[in-house]
Amino acid sequence: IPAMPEIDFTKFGEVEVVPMTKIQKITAFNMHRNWLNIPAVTQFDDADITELEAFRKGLKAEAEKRGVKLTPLPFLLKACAAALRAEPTFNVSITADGESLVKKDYVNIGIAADTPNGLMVPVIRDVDKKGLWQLAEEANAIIKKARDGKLTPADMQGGCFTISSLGAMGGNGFTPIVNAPEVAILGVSKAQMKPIWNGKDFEPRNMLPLALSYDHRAINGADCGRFFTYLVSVIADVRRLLL
Ligand code: CAO
Repeated sequence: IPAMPEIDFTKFGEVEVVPMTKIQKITAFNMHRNWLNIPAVTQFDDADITELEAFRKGLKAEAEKRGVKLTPLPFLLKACAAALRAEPTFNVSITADGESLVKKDYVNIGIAADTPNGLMVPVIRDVDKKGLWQLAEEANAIIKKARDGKLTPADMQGGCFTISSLGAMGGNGFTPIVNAPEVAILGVSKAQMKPIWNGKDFEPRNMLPLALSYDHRAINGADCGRFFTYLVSVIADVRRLLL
């Protein structure tokens, strides 16, 4: 690819040149590698989290008693794990030679976390086998470990899928970069009350904007349609996770 030209920024004003940290360099390398290697498509949808939020708020006292911070994230982990089981085309990796697909019979999900050292993606293991409280506890603990700069390489390996949530910060949507060797990533933006047509009236509903980027070498649009429709349906009605 064409090289970037070197520019003398001092010609335009005062500047400071700061070397990138090791983690910034690793992130830059991985992003660039993934951007160049993966023909990615991003599909968008909104999930209705009105009932999920009512359920979550109803669990607040219990969460406090348990000493756990219960955000929408563990619900999303649970819903994504169910979608990865329902649509296993998403739970694969492409071998380095591009000749085979590795189909996985485990469901580990990474969480993109903003830390003082930069972007880290710790992985929660066997998400499909864990309940909400355990997922909330593990997410709280691994995010703290990431922010304390204490993650080990093993904490960041073995992911099948990543959730990148910028929901607490805002924005309508963004197109996340697939975190190879995974083949898909979910970008979560800020939930907002919106008027939704119920066939008779506009009803105020709490809508969560989601963006699903996937590697089009492993996943086709129809696979994504099935995965995303299922994912949005279980987020909208978490009772479906029992089915
Ligand atoms: N919409 C509205 N509010 C949301 C929300 C959403 N989608 N997601 C979270 N919130 C709320 C939470 O409920 C919480 O509020 P309450 O305390 O009232 O419940 C508040 O925002 C703060 O949440 P949080 O950020 O502490 O926790 P989280 O579980 O949502 O997220 C983590 C954890 C690690 C994903 C997040 O802190 C983070 O680091 N995100 C950045 C990820 C990132 O950098 N991605 C980009 C990667 S590619 O460049």
